[in-house]
Amino acid sequence: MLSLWLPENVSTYGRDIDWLFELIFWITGLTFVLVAVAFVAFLILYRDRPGRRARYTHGSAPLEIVWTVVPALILVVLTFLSVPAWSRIKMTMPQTDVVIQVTGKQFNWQVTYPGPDGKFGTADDKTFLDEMHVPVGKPVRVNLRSQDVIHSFFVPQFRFKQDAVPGREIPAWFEVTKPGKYELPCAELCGFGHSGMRGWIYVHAPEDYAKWVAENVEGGDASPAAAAEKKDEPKTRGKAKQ
Ligand SMILES: [Cu+2]
Repeated sequence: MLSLWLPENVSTYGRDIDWLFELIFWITGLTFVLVAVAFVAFLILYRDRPGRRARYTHGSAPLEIVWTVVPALILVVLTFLSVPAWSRIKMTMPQTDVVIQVTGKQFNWQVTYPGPDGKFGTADDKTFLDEMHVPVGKPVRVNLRSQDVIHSFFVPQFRFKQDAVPGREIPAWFEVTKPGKYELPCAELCGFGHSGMRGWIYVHAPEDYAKWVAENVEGGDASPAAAAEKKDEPKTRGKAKQ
């Protein structure tokens, strides 16, 4: 039912996330309604009336134990229910040959492909600005870094969100089930330009992706550093020149 409000799920593990999201939503939503109804009922039932005197009470120990223990138990149960999804998503890394390094900086995403040699940190790396290309139906590994402050790599349709933390390289992965163009906003307030920090992820059919890689990563000798530095050039930025 919540799926009407959530962005379309195009991730292989999206259902696992949505299921947990929905479970937590209903538990907290129901609790909210019960508390709000009780609150309003008490306001009306115990309002000031002629002849009614206030009464001092020390509270009820059994009641306090109940409303402490029940939420604690719910949290423990939720933890165990979350284990299968989180261990699959965060603690395993599927084999893949699509490995991309993404570095957040104020206020862009630098997306680096290893180039023909398959290694990062060499002269043939290709870096694009706020533009990422990945194949559909294949696990994509993202090595997430930050150049300055904490950023957050967020793609709602992929059900993927991971902070980029300075000084660390955090590996994460997703697998997309539907080609398209998806927004990649930064989801961590990172400075005055935060609201404008966003990129686009282009998800291609395998043959289109291979073509894009051949043309933009392996072919030509675009100067990736130059492309990365042209941050004020709006539409053509990130496009590697032949
Ligand atoms: Cu940011």
